Amino acid sequence: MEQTLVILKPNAVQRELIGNLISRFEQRGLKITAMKLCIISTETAERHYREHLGEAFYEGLISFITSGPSVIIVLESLAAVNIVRSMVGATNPADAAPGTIRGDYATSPGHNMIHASDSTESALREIELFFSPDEIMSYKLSVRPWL
Ligand code: IDP
Ligand code: MG
Repeated sequence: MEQTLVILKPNAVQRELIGNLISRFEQRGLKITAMKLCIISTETAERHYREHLGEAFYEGLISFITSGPSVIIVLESLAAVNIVRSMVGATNPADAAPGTIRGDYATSPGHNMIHASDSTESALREIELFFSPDEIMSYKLSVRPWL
């Protein structure tokens, strides 16, 4: 099984879409193995988005992602990284297909609602950044054999 990290960004929390977005992942068959509501610190945000240091949007990205509570989630399934990325949609909501989260709820790249790891390597790094090993639950869902 593969794990991936999702962040419901501060505007998703403010727009009261937490339950709606989590439902999409549950309905698809992704298992929640860790979850918390927190205000991401500037230090953690800078580590999380280190690849974007120097980009024109970097300062705005850090100030937005630290501006209020976010929901941080670890999701697990076969091919979780690719499945969740495809559910999230293109970075620029203008390019995101209807039916994807960004295609259904967002219009601007700066407020595109949600983060999802872009590779298994990123997922491992990002999960470690936000969760300690004891915060990640290992458990069985009885519906698993039906998926
Ligand atoms: P991703 O979230 O789809 O993986 P990345 O290229 O990794 O996209 O960019 C990280 C985040 O930086 C995006 O989710 C978005 O919030 C922000 N971002 C990326 N490109 C732009 C831009 O051109 N303008 C404003 N914000 C951007
Ligand atoms: Mg990215």
